[in-house]
Amino acid sequence: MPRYWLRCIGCGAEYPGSARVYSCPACGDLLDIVYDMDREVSEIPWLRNFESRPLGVWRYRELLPVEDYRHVVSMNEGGTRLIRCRNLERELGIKEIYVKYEGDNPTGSFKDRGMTVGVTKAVEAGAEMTICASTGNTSSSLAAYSARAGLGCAVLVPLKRIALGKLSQALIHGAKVLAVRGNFDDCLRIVRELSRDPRFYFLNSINPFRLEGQKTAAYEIYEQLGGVVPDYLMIPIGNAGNIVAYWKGFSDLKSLDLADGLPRLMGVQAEGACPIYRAFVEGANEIRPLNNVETIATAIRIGNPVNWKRALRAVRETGGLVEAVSDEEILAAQRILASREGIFAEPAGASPIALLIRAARKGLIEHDSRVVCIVTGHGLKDPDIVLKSSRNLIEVDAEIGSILRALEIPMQGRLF
Ligand code: AN7
Repeated sequence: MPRYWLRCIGCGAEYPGSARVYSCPACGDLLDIVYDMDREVSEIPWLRNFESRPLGVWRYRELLPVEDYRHVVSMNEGGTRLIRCRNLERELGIKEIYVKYEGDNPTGSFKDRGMTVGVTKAVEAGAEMTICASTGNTSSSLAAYSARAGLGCAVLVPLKRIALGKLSQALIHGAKVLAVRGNFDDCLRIVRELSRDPRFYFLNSINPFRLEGQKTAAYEIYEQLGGVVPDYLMIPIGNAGNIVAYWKGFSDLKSLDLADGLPRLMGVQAEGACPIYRAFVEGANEIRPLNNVETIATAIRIGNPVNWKRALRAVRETGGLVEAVSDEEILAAQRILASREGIFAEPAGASPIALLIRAARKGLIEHDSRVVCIVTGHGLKDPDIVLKSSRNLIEVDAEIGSILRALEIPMQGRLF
């Protein structure tokens, strides 16, 4: 029996793990990776506190779908900090609040967890060129991992709608960066069509291998909390791949008898780009894609998310919810996280904090809860937004008097 294989989330058809398919050839739905869990459990050293492997994606290699661990394309991704936020706890009246800081990853976002697996699969498949559509972070990550693997890389991004840091990363890593006159959903539609051409290896989150890498963040949180799962997990939703990955990771812990239950998955979208939120509040079983989406959180400016079906299931089955927050709430949350806790998130990465603040004020979460917020990307990805939304610089002359005046500290008297 093989160690892992592919299974369609719609019709249940199964394919070998080596098959180069991105969606189900029979019905077109998405594919999931399944493992022979009985066999794996007996082989998982981290279940037995095997300490010699560092925290990170490949610590969990028995539950990752690669042929030969020795040949992975890796930059030691994962192993990101889980940071306790005592100032937020005090201000919001919640017992335990943590940030899982995915900005710690090699290219500054959670995408690297998926790319180390996805680009390894591209190499296994004998690909020469990778391709993706991206709101930014996927392109940075794919460009870097493709460079490391010696593969060509093309990324399609929406013209003028991608943050400066992300664009500069894709360029310096040598990708062909195509700025499309359209939005992310246009880019993805084109890339999906191109993916039928075997000359391209397709690495959007439709590719089931990426989510496998991303699920390891759930295992890490469990270990970092000392062997428990949180009560609530706050997480941004764009294309909805990451929330599905966490769902899978926490579900694994339950089926391995390591945890009793799953955290409530609390998804957050931007008000101007919230098709999953709408389906959730309407109790609908399908989303209606949105054509005109707008938000300062460009990472999640997506109107037709591919993973909506499993995202809705994840939220409903765990007793969670999906909320939509305004751009003002996102910017306020970004500033609060930075100024109270010293943690700098890009706007999409700060949106879980906006959700937390709203949920705490509305009394949606109990005071004695343990909450983990997934800060998905580093603040330096999008420096422009800070300069636009923050206080101005104070320009001063190069002499002490001018500086003290600017600081509103009197000339007389002593500061120390
Ligand atoms: C910082 O880079 O879709 O719900 O093309 O960059 O799994 O899509 C980025 C998404 C959240 C949403 N936070 O995750 C892309 C892209 C940040 C992100 C999301 C993204 P998904």
